[in-house]
Amino acid sequence: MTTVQPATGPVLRSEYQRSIAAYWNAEKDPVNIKLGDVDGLYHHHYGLGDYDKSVLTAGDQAVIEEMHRLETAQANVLLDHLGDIAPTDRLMDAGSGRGGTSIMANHRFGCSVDGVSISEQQVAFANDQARQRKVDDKVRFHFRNMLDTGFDTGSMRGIWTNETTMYVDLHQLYGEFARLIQPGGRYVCITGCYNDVTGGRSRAVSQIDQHYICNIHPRSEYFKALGANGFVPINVVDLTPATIPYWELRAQSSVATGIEDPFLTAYKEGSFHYLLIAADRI
Ligand code: GPP
Ligand code: MG
Repeated sequence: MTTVQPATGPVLRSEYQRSIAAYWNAEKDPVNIKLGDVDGLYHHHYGLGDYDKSVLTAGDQAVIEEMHRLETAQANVLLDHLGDIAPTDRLMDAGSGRGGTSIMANHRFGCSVDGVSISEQQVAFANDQARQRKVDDKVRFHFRNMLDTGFDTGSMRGIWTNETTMYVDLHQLYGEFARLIQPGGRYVCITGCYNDVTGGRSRAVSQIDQHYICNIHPRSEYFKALGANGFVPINVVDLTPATIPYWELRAQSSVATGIEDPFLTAYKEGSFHYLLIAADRI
């Protein structure tokens, strides 16, 4: 496949970005591959909703399928918040991973979707998925940096980030999104953020940062950066109670990675939230 570099400079701009790209280029964790193999939608995010307790005695594959169902439900919640999207609209998936949410968005709205990732492996994998599903005329993945995409100003009706904002500076990110989204367009974010009310970064939140080489932001930072860049929140949903069952199921699964306890501790002690923010571009 060919990848087009944005005109504005190299895709990877720092040692940190190169280390993140290297991590995702090498990643082949069963917790993501085995779940994606269930129906060919490969996700890099967590799940929402209660799980069916009967899977616990129904064998390994039943647990995998149930976790995948909860992850797909999460992506549907994100897409529910994008508002009315027409087939002629264009959306951007910022940090598109192996492409699951982008393919779901095209399936739901019939619109064009451009995914960007700094992992060339993920971009190649996701483009292959789009070809296999015969949606590659409308769903395209690009080796580009979400802080400086090179796409045209005002070209996007909507943008989402599905658990990707912890890798970037939010002011830089929302500056670029403000440029890309046309007035009246929508940005939707699902993220993990730490709780300003309980104080700084808890031990469990630091363990999550270390595991993924990321830098989880405080909740307040999202609203400061959105407001400073012309975004007005229309919906803020605390998804924490709805994601805890996913982590409890995952902790009992054959594909647990060891990060389950820090997530459960952080959510249950209140130092960390799983948050959805939908904001309009004014
Ligand atoms: C990866 O999903 C998600 C992140 C790297 C971001 C961290 C998210 C927070 C909410 C803090 P994944 O599906 O690749 O992770 P895993 O391999 O653990 O399932
Ligand atoms: Mg995963």
